[in-house]
Amino acid sequence: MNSDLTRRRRLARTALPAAALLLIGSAVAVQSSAPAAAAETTLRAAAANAGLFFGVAASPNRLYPIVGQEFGQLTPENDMKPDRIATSSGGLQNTSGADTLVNHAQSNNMLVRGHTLVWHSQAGALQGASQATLNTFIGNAINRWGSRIAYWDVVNEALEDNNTGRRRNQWPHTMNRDANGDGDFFDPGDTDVIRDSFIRAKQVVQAGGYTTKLCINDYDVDGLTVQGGVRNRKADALYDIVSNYRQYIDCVGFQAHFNDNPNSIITDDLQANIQRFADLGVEVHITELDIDDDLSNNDIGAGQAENYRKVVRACLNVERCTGITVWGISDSESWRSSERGLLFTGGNGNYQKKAAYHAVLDELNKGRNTTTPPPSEPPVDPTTPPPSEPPVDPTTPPPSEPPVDPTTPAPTTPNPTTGCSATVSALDAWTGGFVVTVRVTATTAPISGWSVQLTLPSGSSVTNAWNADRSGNSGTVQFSNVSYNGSVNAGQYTEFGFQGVGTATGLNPVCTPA
Ligand code: 9MR
Repeated sequence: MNSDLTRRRRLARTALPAAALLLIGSAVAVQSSAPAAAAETTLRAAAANAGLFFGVAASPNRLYPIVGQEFGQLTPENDMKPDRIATSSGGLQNTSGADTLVNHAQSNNMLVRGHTLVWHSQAGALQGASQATLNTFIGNAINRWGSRIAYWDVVNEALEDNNTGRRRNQWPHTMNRDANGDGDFFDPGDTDVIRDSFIRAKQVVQAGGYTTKLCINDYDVDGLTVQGGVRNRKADALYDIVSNYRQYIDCVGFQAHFNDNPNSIITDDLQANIQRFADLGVEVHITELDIDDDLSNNDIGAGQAENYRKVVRACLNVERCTGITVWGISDSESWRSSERGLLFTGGNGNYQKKAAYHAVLDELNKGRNTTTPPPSEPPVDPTTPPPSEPPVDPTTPPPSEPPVDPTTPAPTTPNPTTGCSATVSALDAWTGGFVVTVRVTATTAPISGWSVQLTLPSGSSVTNAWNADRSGNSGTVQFSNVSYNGSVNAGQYTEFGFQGVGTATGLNPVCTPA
């Protein structure tokens, strides 16, 4: 196992010193039983003992001591969204808020969830952007923080409201094309912004050697059913997406904003739904938990604390449910303050624990109750599919057409005497399509620009490229640097990528310094 990953997992299990945290916090009656002698006194430590993280969404102006004391993971509530940090060409801007949060998390040994890369909402300058521009942004954002981000929400809220099970009819999903009209976007000839964004994200993570895991996140996907026992079609649609793209998706986020909307209630089959995703080999996280304090319109009505307990228990009972994040610290500072959905009251760093807090702490302290091995073993790395049950791979080429082995880069011709070399550093191919990453290295001296020429097999063509300008789509295609990646120091490299239809065998990229 790589050492970064080992370290991250160790950190996730490290309890903070519990010293000052045994506070009598709340005037509200504690509904949980008295903690046992060995019980932990913070959410963070109790969760770590059970082998999961307990986190919080935060903003730079709310980094009070409680953040690092009670929580082992941090999600920027707004500071990493495209409307904050993306330029219209997919570059980065205004990253200071995000940097502050990442630094704070790092100095408090907290995991970070990046939120979010591809989203129809809060898209800012990226609104209406092409897949190529989204890919550029994905690359820039992932590379900025590298392994300091444990989990990235690559695609957020791709599915429509009202339990239809359909993708949103909004950009970026309006870029999708169902080539054979079979009602899904999973076929090789289809265009799917989810697939293409995950492919790009995976390439960037692999090229950078990062430990970052890539997640898809949505709301109203929590239970197998919604109110009235109606099948949760939105959850089923998410399940189909993860099944089809399992090779690129490492984790699934259930936002878990529970209220009295018929599609947003807590059902008894929450655990079974978590379990079926976990059975695909992905980690499952509860990513944005808040629970309306007045769920009077649904059938469960047992009180907010008991509802919190139920959600925490459902996660604890599935070993691959590896984290829970609440969407803010205190009711008054929450996006839905009138529903009093969080674990604390108060504000500005002066917080009081609610009954819900004590219920969560108590439930975490009870630990997992799984039939699978105990959590001393880290969760299976989802980038390594279990050998017994390989993930569904919709892209496996038919036997008649031997697949290109992505672990064996196509032959390349480095040309060190000219000052730069080009190699295929990653290649992902499926029946009828491919994605290639090309690495440009300054061999002996710094270069200030480059161009790379390669020849595609007959019948193949490039459909989009990122981090390079290109001329030509088929036959011999020329790629050259863009404004931000022309300068490469001696011995260093930069990478660009392209996607295409057909095959990508025998590429032989040749680099010329500009
Ligand atoms: O909590 C966030 C709030 O401060 C913002 O105004 C809002 C804007 O869309 O986004 C909220 O966070 C959302 C999250 O990014 C995605 N899932 C739903 C969350 C609550 O709306």
